[in-house]
Amino acid sequence: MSLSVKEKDLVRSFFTQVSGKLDEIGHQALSRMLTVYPQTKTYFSHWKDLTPGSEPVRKHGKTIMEGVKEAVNTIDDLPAGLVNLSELHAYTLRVDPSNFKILSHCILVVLSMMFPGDFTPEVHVAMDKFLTNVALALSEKYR
Ligand code: HNI
Repeated sequence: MSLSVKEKDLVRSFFTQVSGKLDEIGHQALSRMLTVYPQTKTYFSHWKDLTPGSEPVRKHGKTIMEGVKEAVNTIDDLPAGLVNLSELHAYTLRVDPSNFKILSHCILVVLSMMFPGDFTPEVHVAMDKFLTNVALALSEKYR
């Protein structure tokens, strides 16, 4: 699913607008994933506390959003930009790739809730396509 030049611009400008709140976005999205899709908790069983808002959830939420920021920076070639992260998730972490769609969905929901004014239908489409492509790029190394 490719993004038009205009959609890429929308992703970049929306992301710049929300960039001051990446920690909060990440922690809320991760907290939602673990609550709404409890099967995802298996990957984080080594953490002391998996409850929403806990220290490891906050810390990892931030890490994830740094990955998404990296993806925005390589929006023109996501498979290349995310090759290391894809290898890590496929070979080392062994995360089932269906979970990437789940987290992408949670990020989208959180963005819409935290930024209702900026989350126009146009931004919604652009971010949905972008996050779908991030999930696809992360799944690349599983083949
Ligand atoms: Ni993910 C580690 C980014 C989806 C399970 N993940 C990372 C790191 C980044 C990252 C960045 C840290 C890498 C490093 O240490 O070098 N993960 C992303 C992104 C997405 C994503 C951008 C999707 C948008 N990861 C997921 C999903 C799961 C997942 C859906 C499981 C359900 N990730 C992990 C686990 C780790 C991880 C597990 C290691 C955590 C730890 O405790 O160190």
